[in-house]
Amino acid sequence: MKRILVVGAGGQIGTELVPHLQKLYGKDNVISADLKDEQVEKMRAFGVAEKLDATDAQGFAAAVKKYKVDAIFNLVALLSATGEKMPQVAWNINIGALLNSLNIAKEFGCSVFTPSSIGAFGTSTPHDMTPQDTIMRPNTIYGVCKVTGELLSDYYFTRFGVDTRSVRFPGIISNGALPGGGTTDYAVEVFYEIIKPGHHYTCEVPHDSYMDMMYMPDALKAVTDLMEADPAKLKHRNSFNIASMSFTPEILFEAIKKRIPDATFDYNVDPIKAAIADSWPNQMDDSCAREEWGWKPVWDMEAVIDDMLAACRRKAGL
Ligand code: AKB
Repeated sequence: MKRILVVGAGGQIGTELVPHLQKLYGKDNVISADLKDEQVEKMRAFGVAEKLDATDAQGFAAAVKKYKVDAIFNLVALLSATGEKMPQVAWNINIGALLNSLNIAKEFGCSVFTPSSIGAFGTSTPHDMTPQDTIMRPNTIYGVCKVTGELLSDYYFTRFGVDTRSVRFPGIISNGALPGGGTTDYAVEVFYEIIKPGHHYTCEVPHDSYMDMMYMPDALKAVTDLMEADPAKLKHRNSFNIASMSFTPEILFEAIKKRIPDATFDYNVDPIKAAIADSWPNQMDDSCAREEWGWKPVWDMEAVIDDMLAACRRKAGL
């Protein structure tokens, strides 16, 4: 990868992936693109940025041509909970941006990274140590888009030779930009809320819902390690299970309470989020990623809690 275009760069992942890529490939070789003016303005302060609607094929292709891009990172997506409120919009955006990424990559000879998710699985998937290759019948439009994305990406690789690669992300915990509209968002929001006076957090996910989670530094390393992996070693491409920790809200909150003894938690369960969380794996088996490209996470839950509390306190000036 020499020249990278990140579409949907203003979101939770893009905000931290862009500086990570800039460090590895040089500031001028990473082009951030987003739909929203305010995001593009912010991104211009730190590097090359373009206003771009990734569902607009012509504008997208023009940006790839203008910057002589050879790798596309497609981060455009409506997340799981928002997707359930507007399924048609979610399909149009998620699949529109994906198809454009694949077709433009085919035309201009680019590689493509598109994240998949634990959301690609559903209630009929084995929930414990969810295998790499297993039943994938998701119960959300977000998941339907993710499975479609995995299949299309593999198809563009086998049929047209487009170098497509992907990981199934767990819920990502981070302290750059807030996530929005996801089922796993509670595991980020709680840190911002619990340091405020009153030290209280109301959670919309049931106390006993196990889901895979990952800290952003591990997620970023996964993306670049996979994109740099020797293609001869990849038996899979779209998409690899990657895992590092799995917990319920109750487990996370108890561990936070050990650090903030007057912290209190309660639940106002959102039935949509509860159903989604219930349909997702408790913990994925990521042995294929470990074997095929050396995936090895560093962060566990206790270390993440310490780091998130420190970062959120710094951000809040505490
Ligand atoms: C969501 O909750 O929708 C996302 C995801 C796990 O893909 N964070």
